[in-house]
Amino acid sequence: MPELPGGFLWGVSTSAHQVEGATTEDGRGASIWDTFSATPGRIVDGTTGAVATDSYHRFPEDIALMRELGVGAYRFSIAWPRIQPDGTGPANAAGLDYYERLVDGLLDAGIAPVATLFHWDLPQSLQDRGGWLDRETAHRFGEYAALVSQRLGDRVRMWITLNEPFVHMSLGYALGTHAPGEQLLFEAFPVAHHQLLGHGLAVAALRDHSGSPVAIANNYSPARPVSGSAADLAAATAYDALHNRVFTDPLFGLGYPEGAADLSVVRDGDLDVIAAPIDALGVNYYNPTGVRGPEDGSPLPFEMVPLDGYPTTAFGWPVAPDGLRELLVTLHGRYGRKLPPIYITESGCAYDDVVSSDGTCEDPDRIAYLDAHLAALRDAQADGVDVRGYFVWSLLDNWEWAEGFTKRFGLVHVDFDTQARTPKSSFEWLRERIRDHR
Ligand code: PNW
Repeated sequence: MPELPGGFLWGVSTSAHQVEGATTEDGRGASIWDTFSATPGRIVDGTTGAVATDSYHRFPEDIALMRELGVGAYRFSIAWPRIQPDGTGPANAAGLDYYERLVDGLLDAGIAPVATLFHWDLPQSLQDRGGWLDRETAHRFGEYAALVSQRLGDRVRMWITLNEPFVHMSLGYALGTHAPGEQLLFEAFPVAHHQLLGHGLAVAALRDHSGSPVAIANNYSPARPVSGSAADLAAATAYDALHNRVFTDPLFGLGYPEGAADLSVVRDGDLDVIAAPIDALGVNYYNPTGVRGPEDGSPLPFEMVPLDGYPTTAFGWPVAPDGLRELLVTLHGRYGRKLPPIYITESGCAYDDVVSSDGTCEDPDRIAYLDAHLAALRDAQADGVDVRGYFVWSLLDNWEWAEGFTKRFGLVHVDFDTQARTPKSSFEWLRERIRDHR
C-alpha cells in the first residue's frame, strides 16, 4: 500500500481552477466557475480562470519550486470536467493522462501527491440538472471517484473527497457570491446533505481501487460571541452548528446537530453511507467568526460581525492563531476517540506583495502569520491533539475566486502578465524551517 512519508508532513496546497488555466484544452468540459466568471459583475476584477497561473503547462516548474522548498506533499485538486466533461459516462483519457503526468512528476521529485476530488468546479452539465441540490449529483460523484482511483489509486498517497463543503454551500448556494450564485439561505441545506452523501459514496469507491488514506477537508471557524448575553451565546451555538458541526458530526456517526436544518432530504441509510470510516480529517483554518444575536425579524438565527482586537490581512480577515488551537482542542474534545489524525490542509493569508526593483519579494507579515500558526499547532499537540501535518495555502499567488487576481496567498509571487514566479521571503523562511525540522 502506498504510504505517506513518516514524521510530520509539510505541504503546500492549490486547487485546479485557481492554477491550471487551459480550460478548453484536451477535452475539458465547462465548469460552473467558467459560467459564473463569464457573468459581468461576479468577479471583482472581471477576470476568469481561463489562464490562471498556467500550471496546466507549467507544472514541472511548480514541482521544481516545491522540491526546492523541501515539502513532503503537494495537495492539488482534480478538475471533474477534465475527467467527465459532462459529469457522467466514461473517462476522458486526456484528462486522466494530465493528472498521471502530474502525479508521476511529483513522485519522481520525492513529493507525495495528495489529491482533492472536488474543489468547487462542478461540471456545468450537472449544474443544469440542479447541481448539489439534486441527489443524483452524489451518485455521479461516486462514479467519478471510481474513474479517478482506477487510474491513480496506486500512486496518490492521500485522497481528499471534498474541499470545504460548508463554504461551497454557503457562498455558492446560500449567499450567491461564489458559483453557482444561488441565494437560497437556509433552503440550501440539501447541498450540505448531498455533498456529504457524495463524500460517503466516494469513500466506498476509493476503497475499491486504492489502499491510500482517505480524508475530507473541512473549513472550521470557532464562533466567538461578542458578549456573554444569552442571545449572543445562543447565536454562537447556532453558528457553530451550521459552520462546524453539520459537516462533521455525521462523519463520526452522530447524525446532524439537532435543530440545524430541515432534514426532509435525508433518506434511510444515508447517515450510514456518510459515516464510512475515514483515515484522517483535513482542517482548513483561516479565522474565527464574531457572532451576535440577530435583529428582530432576521431570517438567520445569528448575525456575523467583525472581531475586535486582531490585526487583519489584505482580505480583511483577522489574524487569530489562538483560534487554530481552540478549534483543534474543540474537535479533540467533541469527537474523542472517533476523531482520526488531523492534517491542517490549508492555512495562509493574503497580503499585497510586490516584487521590488532588486528582484526580491519581502512578505514579513506572512512569515509572522505562519510562525504564529505553527506555534498554535504545537500548543494543540501539547494539549493532546494528534495533528500530523501542515499544508500552506498556497504555493503560488493564484486566481482567488470572486476576488480574481486581487488577493495574493502564495509563498511564490506570480506576475499574472508574464507568469514569472518569484519566491517570496516566506518561501525562504519556510524552507529553513522545514530543513531545521529534519
Ligand atoms: C478556501 N470564508 O476558501 C479555499 O479552499 C481556497 O480555494 C481559497 O483560495 C482559500 O480558502 C482562501 O480564500 C475560503 O469566507 C473562501 O470564510 C471563503 C472563506 C473561507 C475559505
